[in-house]
Amino acid sequence: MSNREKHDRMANAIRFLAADAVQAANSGHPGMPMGMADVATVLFGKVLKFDPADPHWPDRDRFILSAGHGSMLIYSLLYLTGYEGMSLDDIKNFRQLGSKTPGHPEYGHTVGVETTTGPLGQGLANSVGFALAERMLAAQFGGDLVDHHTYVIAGDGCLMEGISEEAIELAGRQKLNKLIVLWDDNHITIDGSTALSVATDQLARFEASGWNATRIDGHDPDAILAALERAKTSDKPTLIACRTTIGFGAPTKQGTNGVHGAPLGADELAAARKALGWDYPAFEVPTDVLDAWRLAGLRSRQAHKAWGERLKAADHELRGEFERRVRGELPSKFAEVYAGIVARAHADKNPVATRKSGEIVLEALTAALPEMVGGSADLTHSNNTKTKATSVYVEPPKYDGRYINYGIREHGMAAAMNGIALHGGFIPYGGTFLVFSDYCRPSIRLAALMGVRVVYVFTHDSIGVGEDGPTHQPVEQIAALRAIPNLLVFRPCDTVETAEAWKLALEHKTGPSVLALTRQNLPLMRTDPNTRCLTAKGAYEIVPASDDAQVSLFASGSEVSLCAAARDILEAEGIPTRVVSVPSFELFANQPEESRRQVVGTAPVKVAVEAAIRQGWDAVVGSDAAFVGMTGFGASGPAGKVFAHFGITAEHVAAAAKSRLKKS
Ligand SMILES: Cc1ncc(C[n+]2csc(CCOP(=O)(O)OP(=O)(O)O)c2C)c(N)n1
Repeated sequence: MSNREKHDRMANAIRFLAADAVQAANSGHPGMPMGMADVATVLFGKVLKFDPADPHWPDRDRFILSAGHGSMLIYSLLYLTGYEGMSLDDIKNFRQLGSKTPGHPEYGHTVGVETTTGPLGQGLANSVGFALAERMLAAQFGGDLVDHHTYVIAGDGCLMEGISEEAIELAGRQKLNKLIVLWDDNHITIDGSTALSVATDQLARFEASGWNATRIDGHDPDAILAALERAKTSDKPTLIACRTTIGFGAPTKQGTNGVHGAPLGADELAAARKALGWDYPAFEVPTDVLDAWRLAGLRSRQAHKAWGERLKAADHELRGEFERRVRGELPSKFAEVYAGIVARAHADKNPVATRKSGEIVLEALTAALPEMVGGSADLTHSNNTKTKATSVYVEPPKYDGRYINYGIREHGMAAAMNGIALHGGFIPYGGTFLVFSDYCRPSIRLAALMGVRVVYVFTHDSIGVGEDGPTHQPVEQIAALRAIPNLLVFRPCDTVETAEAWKLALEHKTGPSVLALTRQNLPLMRTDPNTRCLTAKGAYEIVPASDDAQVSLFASGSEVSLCAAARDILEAEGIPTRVVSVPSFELFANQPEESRRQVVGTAPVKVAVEAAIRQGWDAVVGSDAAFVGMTGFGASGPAGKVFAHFGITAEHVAAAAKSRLKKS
């Protein structure tokens, strides 16, 4: 059999596994896997460094299917190359409840899937983080241990999404030459021809951002291989536009949107078998083809072994540290470092903004944790995210810094941070204003869905922003973030709570965390130096009442000290009042019911206070509680005047409590 025949049969195995699975599920996208089968066959068969026997090998090349709707492409490849976690039965169960082959590839659910994709453009934007992490890790541990590529298959949709522009610019600026994007240039999206919606010269666009760009026939294995080999020697990231026919092989549907996202149908599928000379029943892969694919799966064994030997021979300490970093464990000295941070926080009685508290805490954390890599979307000196330890920028060609200038690209930053975390070896954190968390939201959602440790430092967390006005004053963002499952949202009230929030965020290996921090100064509330990490409870009594409480005041962040002032007013009038700090709704919801009941207490009047909308508070304090906060957008003016204008003052809180008390 000629090489070309062998290639065609290997590619056809992908095509028919994909088409058969979609047909059986009566749902899915056969067009993309059928169109990109040739590209995938060359990539996995000849180029990609991977070992199905050890899917987590740290120095494997990363493959990212950004066009996640073509999930059957990766599932076929995982099965064909011999991943233990993917059987033929799994392929037959495509899109069924509980299967390893869900509609779109899910990280952590299916072995061999490096990132969850489906929301178009995300995988491409994640890949920038993967490629950056590879360079940074290589800079810290050397090319003997870290030297791999990041390959992406992206579709028209990925390139149309706005996030792609942020990702492409970032990759070009960072000269990520080991990032190689294979664009499925098939001229088709769901609505029809790409000409309906795009007139961009994509090659020129990528070139303008510092990439190599080339176009090949995506059905010519020699051209695919040559382009990949060339890309690997480049000093820039590379785009390979692979001109393909969507649904290649389906006689009447190929090249049309009819094959994008619907089963071929029995007749068309039979006709495709005939056209491509695939004379086998559904889901059957002939032995010669399966053998060829399994051999491809063994191709990198030697490279893997050699890497293992290099690791074994590496300096003892370097190896231990590398392995710790890959496992994502915090260093053993973490507890001691944290204790020091808290002790210093208790000692410093000066009022500070929690964004400044964040910086103080980060100074110590980043000095002790080399895995922490910071950044900001051009608000470094507002977010206070840069520390002495991270003072060196991540810069080509050395990449030995720990601070990334993401530019004004919040979405690209959040997606890149997902990639950095997924790659392993780093804990990324990045900042912007809380109000612009909306620009990060799709990537935050995916971080939460995937369960990866990314920390968002969102400062300027309320109308306390002041003069910048309602465009910059978050009102609904906190509630919207609290609505994302598996995301921890912290709104600390002082330096001690900020330190606790950072500790909890770093220890939370299975999901992302948000720190919402103030622009304005706040007094130290946690003056008792002997307290445990109370933020871990999500909510706790921070100021007790002098007697049986008549009023319970609940607040987060800047409104905790405001409630303490309201308590003083009420206590002076003989109304015993307690204050409960609520730094994290999610952690409070996780507490046993009895503890929650104790924290909420039995005072006849409850008032929740937050300079944001009420949504979410009912679950903490009950719908019978009063709420002092925002009901609409903010206003431009000095912060104190804006708070007064919206009635978020100690006097108003005390008055709200008293009027409730009268009624009760
Ligand atoms: C952010 C986002 N918007 C919309 C969709 C729905 N969607 C899935 S595939 C697709 C068309 C993608 O076209 P293309 O990338 O060319 O894929 P192909 O038709 O080649 O398979 C759309 C709009 C999505 N998955 N993600």
